[in-house]
Amino acid sequence: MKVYGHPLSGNAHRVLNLLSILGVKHESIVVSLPEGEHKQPAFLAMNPLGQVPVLVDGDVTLRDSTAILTYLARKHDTTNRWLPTDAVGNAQVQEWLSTAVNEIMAGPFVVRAIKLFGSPADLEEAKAKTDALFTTLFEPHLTGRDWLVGDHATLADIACYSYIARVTDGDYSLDAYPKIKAWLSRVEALDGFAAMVVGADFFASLKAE
Ligand SMILES: N[C@@H](CCC(=O)N[C@@H](CS)C(=O)NCC(=O)O)C(=O)O
Repeated sequence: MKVYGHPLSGNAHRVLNLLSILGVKHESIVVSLPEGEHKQPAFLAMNPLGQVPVLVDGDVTLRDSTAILTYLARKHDTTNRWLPTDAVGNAQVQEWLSTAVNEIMAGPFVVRAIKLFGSPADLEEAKAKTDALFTTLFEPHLTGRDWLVGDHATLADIACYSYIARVTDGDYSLDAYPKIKAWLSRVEALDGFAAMVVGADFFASLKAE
């Protein structure tokens, strides 16, 4: 099984983190995004959208992080713990997978991308979307519960974790959100958890090479 990604990609991190937690052997391949490798024909043949992550598992090729998470859970989690099979549990996880690729990408992802990559977006607008997301959804939802769905970790937590944890790369403090911070720590304490590199550390490591 091969995962095409990049160390600074939270979308790729979700996938690598789940593989590590499930203990699934895989090869992690770094796609050179700065050199535009993801827009070259070889990569576009795997994902016409030219985005990481992509999973290649034998003759199965999948794009989109949350689709890949559901594939891996169905294939490798025989307990159905990470993606419940009952109608309500499954839909509740899907709610958060959708939040991960919509509101989290519009808020925390953009705040971080402006700082790390100089993305041409409005910082104040992205911060306001992040504030709203945390204040209206995550902090209240995580008050009185440990996990986003049910009483144990699911794909919902894995999908939402990466860009919320690393929003601090965008000089956005999580100090106003104690419930979110406690939840991030619970995710980080999961057996097999794989950390996502801090943006500044990644760029420092490049300079040191
Ligand atoms: N919906 C996709 C989004 C993937 C995505 O935006 N990947 C970024 C890296 S985090 C990318 O490859 N960007 C390059 C580009 O869009 O040109 C997913 O969940 O995997």
